[in-house]
Amino acid sequence: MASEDFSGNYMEKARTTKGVADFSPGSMTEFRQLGNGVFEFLTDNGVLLRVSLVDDGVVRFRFTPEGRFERDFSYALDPDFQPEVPVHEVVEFGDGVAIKTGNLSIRINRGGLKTTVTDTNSGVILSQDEKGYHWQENKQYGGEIVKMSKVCQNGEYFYGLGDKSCDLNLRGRRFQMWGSDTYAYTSDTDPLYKNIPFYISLCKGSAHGIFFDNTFRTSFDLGAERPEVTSFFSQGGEMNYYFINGPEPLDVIRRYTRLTGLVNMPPLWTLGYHQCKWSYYPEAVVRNIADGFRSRRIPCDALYLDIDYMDGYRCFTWDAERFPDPKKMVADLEKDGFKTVAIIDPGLKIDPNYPVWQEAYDKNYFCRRQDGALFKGSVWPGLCHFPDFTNPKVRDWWAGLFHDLIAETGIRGIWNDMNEPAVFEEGTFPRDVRHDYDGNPCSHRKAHNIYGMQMVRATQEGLRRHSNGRRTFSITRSAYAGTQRFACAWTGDNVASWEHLNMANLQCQRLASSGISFVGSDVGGFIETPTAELYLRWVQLAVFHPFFRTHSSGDHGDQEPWSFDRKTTELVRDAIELRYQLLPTVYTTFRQYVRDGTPMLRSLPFVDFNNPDAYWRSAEFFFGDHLYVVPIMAEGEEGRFLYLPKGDWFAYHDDSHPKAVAKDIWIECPLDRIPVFVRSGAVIPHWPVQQYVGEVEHPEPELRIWTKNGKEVSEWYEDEGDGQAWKDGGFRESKIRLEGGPGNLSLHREWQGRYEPGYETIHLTFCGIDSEEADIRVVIDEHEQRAVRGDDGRYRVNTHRNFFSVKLEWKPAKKASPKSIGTPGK
Ligand code: NBV
Repeated sequence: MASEDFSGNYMEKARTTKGVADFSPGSMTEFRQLGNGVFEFLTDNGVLLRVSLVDDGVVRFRFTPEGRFERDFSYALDPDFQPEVPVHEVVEFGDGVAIKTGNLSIRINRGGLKTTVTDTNSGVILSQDEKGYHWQENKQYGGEIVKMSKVCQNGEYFYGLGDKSCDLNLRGRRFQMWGSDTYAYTSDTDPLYKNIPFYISLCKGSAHGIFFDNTFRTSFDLGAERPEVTSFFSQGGEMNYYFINGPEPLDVIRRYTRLTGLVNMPPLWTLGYHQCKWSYYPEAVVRNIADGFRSRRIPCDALYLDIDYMDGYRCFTWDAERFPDPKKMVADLEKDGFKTVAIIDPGLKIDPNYPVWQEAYDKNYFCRRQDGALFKGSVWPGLCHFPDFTNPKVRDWWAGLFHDLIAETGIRGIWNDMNEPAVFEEGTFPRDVRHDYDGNPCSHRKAHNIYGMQMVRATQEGLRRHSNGRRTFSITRSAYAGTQRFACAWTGDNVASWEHLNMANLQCQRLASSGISFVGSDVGGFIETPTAELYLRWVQLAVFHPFFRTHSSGDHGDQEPWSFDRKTTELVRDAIELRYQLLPTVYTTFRQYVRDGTPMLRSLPFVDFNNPDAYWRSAEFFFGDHLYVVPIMAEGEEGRFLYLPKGDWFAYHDDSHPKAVAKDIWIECPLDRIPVFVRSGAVIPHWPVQQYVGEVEHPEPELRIWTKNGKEVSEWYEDEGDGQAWKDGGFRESKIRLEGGPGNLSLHREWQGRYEPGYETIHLTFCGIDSEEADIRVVIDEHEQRAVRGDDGRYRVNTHRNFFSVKLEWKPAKKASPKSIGTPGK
C-alpha cells in the first residue's frame, strides 16, 4: 500500500497495487450553464466538472466524483482579485461541448470529460488531457487521491514550481510540494521549504501555466515517468486547477500573480543591503557591527537579531543580560541609519511562567492531536506548543503580540523561521494534528503546506497594526501560493560553496517566476565559510536580487564585508555601492511587480521565448526591462562564454558594444565586476551612493541613457519611499520614450501621479556615443545646453526635475564599426 510519504514512483506502484483501483469519469449525461461564465458537466458515474471563466486568460477546472462540491475555500487566491468574465459563446458538437472566448477555446469531450484548450487566434493546442481527471479512493484517510494527466508535447518545456534547486527547465523531472526544513540541501533535494504548485509551460514560443490549488502533499511529473505525459496529483482534496494563458511567458506569470495577489510597495530601505548572522549578541557586538559599516563606509540599511536575543528562545521576550535596553539600542541604531529586524519562530515554550504561552494555553489556541491532546514538539526553546495559525482568532491574537516589539521597541521588520513547520527529530507535525483551516476543520495533511503562510500572514498583520501607517517588512522561509501578499522570502539554509551560489541564482529566478519576486539567498552561504572570492561573487550576484542580505550560521567564521582581505573589502564595497546607485532602478522594477505582477527577475527563456536555444539556459537573467545579468559562478573564472539575446546591447560598465550575435560570446570577467549588459536605448535611473536610504534627504537622480538606432521605452518610478500615499496617487511614474538614429536621439518623458520630488536637478548621462571627438548639441525643453565629456567617454548635462524632452545630436564617428568586447576562445 502506498503510504502518505509516497516516494517518486508512487503512481507506478498505485497502478499495479492489487485492490487499488483507478477510477475515471464515465460519459457526459448532462451539461448546464450556471451563468456568469460557469458551466457544469455531469457523467453517468456521478463525476461533476465545473468550468469557470475567471477572466480572458484564466479558466478554472474543478472535479469531484461525489456529484457535489464541498465549500469553496482557498488561501491562495487574493480576496481583492476581481474576476472579469469574458464574452463567450458555447457550441455543442457531436463529441462534446466547446466554450469559446476571444482568446481560448475550451473543449470538453463527452467520453471521460477530457479537455483541450486551444488558442483561438493561432489555432495552436495549448493543453490537452491525456488520461485527464482520474482518482483513487483513499481507504486510509477517506476522500480521494486526485490525479490529472495531460499530453506533454514535443518541444514542451516547464518552469516555475516555486523553490526547486535544480536547473530552471524542469522537463523530465518529478517534484513534490511538502514544505520541509532542508538544512544543507543539495541540487537534488526535493521538496524544499516552499510549496508553490504552479508551473509554466513553454512550447515553440507559446506559453501557458497550470496552478493546482491543492494544499495536500502534491506531486508534479513533467514527463519523468512517461516522456509524453505531464501529470499532477495529490493525496487529498479536490482536483482544482487553473489553466493560465500567455500568450507570452511573462503574461502567464502576471496573470498567476494577479490571481494569487499583487503586493504592496516595500519600504525603500528594505531594498538596501542587510547584514545578518546567527547571532549578533550581546548589544555591544551589534553596535560594533554597525560601527564596522559606518567606519569603513560600506552602505547598509538593516541589522538582524537571530534567536539569541530572546530569553531562552521564548518569542516576544528579551534576554535582559545581553540586551538590557533594547529600545535604546534600536533607537541609536536607527539614528545611525540602521533598521533592526528580529526573528520570531512558531514554537512557544511550554512554561507556565511565560505569559505568551499561558495566554495561548488558556485560550485554547494551540494545535491538538486527533484525540484531543495538545501537540508537543521540540524546537529551540525545548518542548513547545504551536499556535494554530489557520484559526482567524489565533492570527488576530498573534498580531496583537507585536505591540511591544514594533510600537514600543522600534523593531522595523520581522523574520519568520521554522514555519514549514519544522520540529526536531520528527521533522514536522504528525499528520493527525488538527487545524481550524478558517472554519474548514482538517488534519495536518491538508494544513501543512499553508501553516507557514498563515503564520507570516498573522505576523504581517501585527506589523501593519503597530507600524502607524508605515510600510511593513516581514520575511518567511515557508510559503504557499499567494504568500507574496504577506512577506518577502529567503531560500533557507544553504552552504558556502560555488554549487550553492549557482543554486541561489536558480532559486531566486524560479521563485520570481512563481509570484515571489521579493527574494534572496543567504549571501556567502549559511553553513561553512566562503572564500573571499566566493563571497565577492555572491555579493556581486545578490546586487541583482531584490532581497540582499548576508547571513551565516556564525559557527565557522565571520561573514561581514570586511571579514576577508583588504582587496575583497574594497570590491565588496564597490558592489554594494552599485546596488545603492541602482536603487531607483530596483524600485522601478519593484513597482512593475506591484502594479502588474511582472517578475523582477526574468529568466532568459521567458524573454527570448521564440528562441529554443534559450530554453535550457539557466544562468543569465534579466533584472527588470533593460539589464541583463551574467553571473560568475566558478572559482578563478577570468572569462566566460555568454548567450546574448536578440537585440542590441552595451556592456553596463564600459559601454563596449558586442555585435548582436546569440551564442558563445567570450567576455573577460575581472574580479572587480559582474558582467551586466544594458539594452540599447534604455534609460536607467541611478542615485549617488548613500550609506543608507535616507542619508541624503533628496538624492539627485542621474539618468543614464544608452544610444539606439530605433525606439525604446523606459519607466522610472518615484515616491516617498514609505507611508501609504503611493496607494492614492502619491507617486511619479514616468515613461521615457527614446527615439534615435545615427548621430541623434530624442527623449520624451510623460508622467502620472501627484508626487513632487524634493530635488531640483536631474543629471543626464549619455552613454555609448560612438565618437571620439563628438560635436554635441543638447536641447532640453527647447533650451540649448552644453554637454561635458568625461574621461569615461560619456557626456553629461544637468536639467530640471520636471524636464520633458531632450534632443541630442552628435557628429558620428568616422568609422562606425562597433567595438568588440573580447576575443572568442580561451
Ligand atoms: O534561528 C537560527 C537559524 C536561522 O539563522 C536560519 O536562517 C534559519 O534558516 N534557524 C534556521 C534555525 C537553525 C538552523 C540550524
